[in-house]
Amino acid sequence: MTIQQRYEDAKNMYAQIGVDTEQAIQILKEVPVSLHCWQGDDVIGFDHDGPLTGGIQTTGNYPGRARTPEELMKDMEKVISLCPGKVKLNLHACYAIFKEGEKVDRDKLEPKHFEKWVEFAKLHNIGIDFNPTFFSHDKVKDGLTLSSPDQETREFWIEHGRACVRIANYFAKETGIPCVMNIWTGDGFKDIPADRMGPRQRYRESIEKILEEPYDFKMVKPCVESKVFGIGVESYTVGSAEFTLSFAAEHREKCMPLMDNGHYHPTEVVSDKIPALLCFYPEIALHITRPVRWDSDHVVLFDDETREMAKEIVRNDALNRVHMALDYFDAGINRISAWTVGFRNWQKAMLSALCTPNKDWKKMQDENRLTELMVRQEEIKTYPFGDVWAEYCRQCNVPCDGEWFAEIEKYEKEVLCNR
Ligand code: RNT
Ligand code: ZN
Repeated sequence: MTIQQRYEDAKNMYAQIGVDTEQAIQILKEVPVSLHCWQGDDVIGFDHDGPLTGGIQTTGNYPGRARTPEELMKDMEKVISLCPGKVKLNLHACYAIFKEGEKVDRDKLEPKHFEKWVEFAKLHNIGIDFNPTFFSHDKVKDGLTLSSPDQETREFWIEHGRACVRIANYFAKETGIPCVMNIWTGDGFKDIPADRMGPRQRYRESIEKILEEPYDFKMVKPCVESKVFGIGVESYTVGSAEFTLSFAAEHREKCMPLMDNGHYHPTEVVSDKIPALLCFYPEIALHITRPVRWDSDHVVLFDDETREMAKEIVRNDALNRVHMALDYFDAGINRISAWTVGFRNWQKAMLSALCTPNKDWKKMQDENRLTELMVRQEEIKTYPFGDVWAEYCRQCNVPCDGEWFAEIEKYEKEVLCNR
């Protein structure tokens, strides 16, 4: 049987429970998901030689890390060719591309340092999201940036943030697609601080100063990402959940909250937080990752929580209110494969959520038909979702499961192993 024949059967089966798989496929094709450039080079970038800092870590030494902009772009092109759906490019400021002898520090970055990325985005007809880089830099003073008690340090990082708003403006203008600009710092303390409020007050003022740089919130969308702890920053994080949610609530006309599902205590789930935030914020942003016991940034799987997050976005009709970005980095396996598996899995999770009779199930809940709800929720797990997924890949002109790994192996042999 061909993919299309199998799909016809699956489509009929889903139709019997009120699911229009064709509509699901068409909707998903238009939902942008940000592909993080930093999976390709272990979060190093092109503007420094030092180590990765800020409480995050990549482990592993698989061959083939991208060392130049050309290599990184080539790798991302490979990934894009293997992934269905609509991609956005997610860049960090440390991926600035300098001409010979032109290097400037992060507070002096300009749109021209990202021209090559804009060319890349235009070539692929995709939007760009952006992140100031508040880590891996010698101006991180005693583990602090925007919340540092040292004014000069704060000012440097505020200037960096403002330069990034200008660059985000440039991305939005050039591509015509809104640019989500995420503010995350690893600011915090390894051990018990004597002052928890001071750093937060300074952090608040610093972010406010960054957001004074002019932008149109329809096109440039700053967000603040919270975190619970990092490596070497175990006792206290300045940008905690309460801090960022309150900040975003207070500045809701120009800023939104970003939840990274690796940034909470292990029994907390972001799937439950999404609908809570959607009650209050017109738009929110997500970093989709997989925490294994801690913020380990493992490759996203098609697992229960990933699926639950997608369900919350889909069934609350929020595909256009939630800005989705992948955020993980695994250097222990083929990086192109890591990227592809994670991107495809988030697509799968969304497609599966779209192939769910959400309205009927809500009705069951409201009518307290919870016995039936459990039965239906369990039954759908063995529906022929794989056939719908294969059809989606076919319509997007990308390989189905079972077909793309050979391409990764070929690319590894021909390209990655020669680096
Ligand atoms: C770190 C945050 C942050 C980074 C990226 C590289 O814990 O999740 O989003 O992963 O900015
Ligand atoms: Zn993140």
